[in-house]
Amino acid sequence: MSFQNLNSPPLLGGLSEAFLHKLSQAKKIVFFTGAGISAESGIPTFRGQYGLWKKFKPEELANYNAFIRNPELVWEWYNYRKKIINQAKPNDGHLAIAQMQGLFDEVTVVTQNIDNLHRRAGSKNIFELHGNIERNYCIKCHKYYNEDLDFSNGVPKCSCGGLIRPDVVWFGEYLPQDQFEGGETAAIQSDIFFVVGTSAVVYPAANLIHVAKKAGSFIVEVNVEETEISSICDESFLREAGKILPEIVKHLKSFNNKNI
Ligand code: BV8
Ligand code: ZN
Repeated sequence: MSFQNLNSPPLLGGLSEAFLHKLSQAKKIVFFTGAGISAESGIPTFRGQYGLWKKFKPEELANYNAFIRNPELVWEWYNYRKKIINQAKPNDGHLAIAQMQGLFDEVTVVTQNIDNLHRRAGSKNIFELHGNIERNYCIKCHKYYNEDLDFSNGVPKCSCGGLIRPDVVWFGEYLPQDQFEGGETAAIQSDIFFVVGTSAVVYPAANLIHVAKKAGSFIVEVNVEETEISSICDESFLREAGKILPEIVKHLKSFNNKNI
């Protein structure tokens, strides 16, 4: 495995032979992403120095019982995150992944993020393992509410009287089966599985990295620090996603131009 450290020479000079070869042969690519890919859009990550979990306790905010106990507090937290997300734009990392769609037969995004930035960047084939903050539903009748919610009388309620919640996966909740299975199939079929901006500590999402590895995919990590899965990666880039991914696109385009 080769490490590209933060002060590595420009990517072009630093790509390992194995990765270059993989890139030239690959047909199906997966980008498994976490909060780190949205960090350069100004959205705080969860863990690490300035992470959300430093200020808030996940058990108080990102689980069903916390919501039933104190729906106002949980909605306050999600509205705080919505405000940041609404002001955020897809960054060069999201845009590079969207551009890769024209450079391989199949590009799939399997994201743990709920910020919708991959879709806004132009990615089409997306599996959202932990839901999407732009969607909401009633906990009683499961009716969806995707327009702006009315907080003038406190926590929004459904016409059936049930509480409305964000359509995100909380701790202890199952991931949406179609999304997880779609991500799993893409992981198994992938030639290259990029792991971008995730601490890879949340399961069963992080298990998809091991599923891809077991299926023989070439695992490439893009992160500003080493993580729990760095040891199983075939290539690691210790650099910001917004810097590295556009350089890989540039490399691919120059490679394709030479080989037309
Ligand atoms: C479940 C809510 C029952 C939405 C979140 C084994 C199997 C199954 C479950 C478990 C298991 N072991 C433990 C569990 C329980 C639990 C879990 O995983 N706990 C962990 C913390 C120990 N899992 C669950 O509860 C899941 N459900 O288990 O249901 C079940 C049981 C058996 C089988 C099936 C089901 C539900 C998990 C989902 C929880 N919801 N959030 C929201 O509000 O967002 S989790 C939260 O963490 C977010 O969703 C986030 O997506 C996720 C992962 O975090 P990351 O994205 O990795 O973010 P993080 O800050 O950690 O890391 C950022 C990284 O980016 C860092 O490495 C940093 O260095 C890097 N970075 C920073 N800047 C950049 C960068 N990289 C590149 N470029 C940069 N510029
Ligand atoms: Zn209802």
